[in-house]
Amino acid sequence: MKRMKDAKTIRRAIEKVQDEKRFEHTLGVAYTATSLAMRYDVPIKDAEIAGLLHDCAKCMDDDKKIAFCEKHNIAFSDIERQNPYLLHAKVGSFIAMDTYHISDTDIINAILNHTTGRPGMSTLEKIIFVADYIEPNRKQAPNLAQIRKLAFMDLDQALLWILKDTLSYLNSIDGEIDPMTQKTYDYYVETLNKHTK
Ligand code: DGI
Ligand code: FE
Ligand code: FE
Repeated sequence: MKRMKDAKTIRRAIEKVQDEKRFEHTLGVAYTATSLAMRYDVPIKDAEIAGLLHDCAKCMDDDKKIAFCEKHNIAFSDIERQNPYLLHAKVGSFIAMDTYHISDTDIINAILNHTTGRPGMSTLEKIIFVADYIEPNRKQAPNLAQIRKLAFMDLDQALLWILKDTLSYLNSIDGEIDPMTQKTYDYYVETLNKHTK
């Protein structure tokens, strides 16, 4: 097994494959994720590496993402074919293993599930999902100030709020909803409400 690349090497490599704005976002996610990792007792390096790599496939053309999945036998749905940007998470997790030699399943899952989430996410997966939404360069989402604060108080509630706002946004633009985004939301509504009852 090849040795995992270290954070500095990964950062330099990602800078080369992303445009400036995307790279600023990547750094924002990495730093926000490390802060959340301190708060929620997750290894800081894992959060940094997952943050640096989460959008490593974002700057690949849509056609190339589809061709990449076909070449490497990565299964994808009709919704992903019609909205190929969704595939950057799957393609990114493959590149993380293949190019950056990441073998840690939790880091790979955090990259894989950072766009739609999934039921039963680990703390690191939640951290990357939330950091992606709240990092300092994000400006447009509603309720950002409240969600940013909440992220450091109650990660699950922040996650739920983000899922809710993402679904509302997708409905408002008539965007196709990936069944996994809906499933994740339903799962967290159910489990979190149970805990508060
Ligand atoms: O890659 P980023 O832009 O940093 O962030 P991301 O990977 O979370 O992607 C964000 C976009 O993904 C955002 O515009 C909402 C969209 N998205 C999330 N779930 C779904 C979705 N888009 C569609 N069509 N369907 C979904 O279920
Ligand atoms: Fe992304
Ligand atoms: Fe991102």
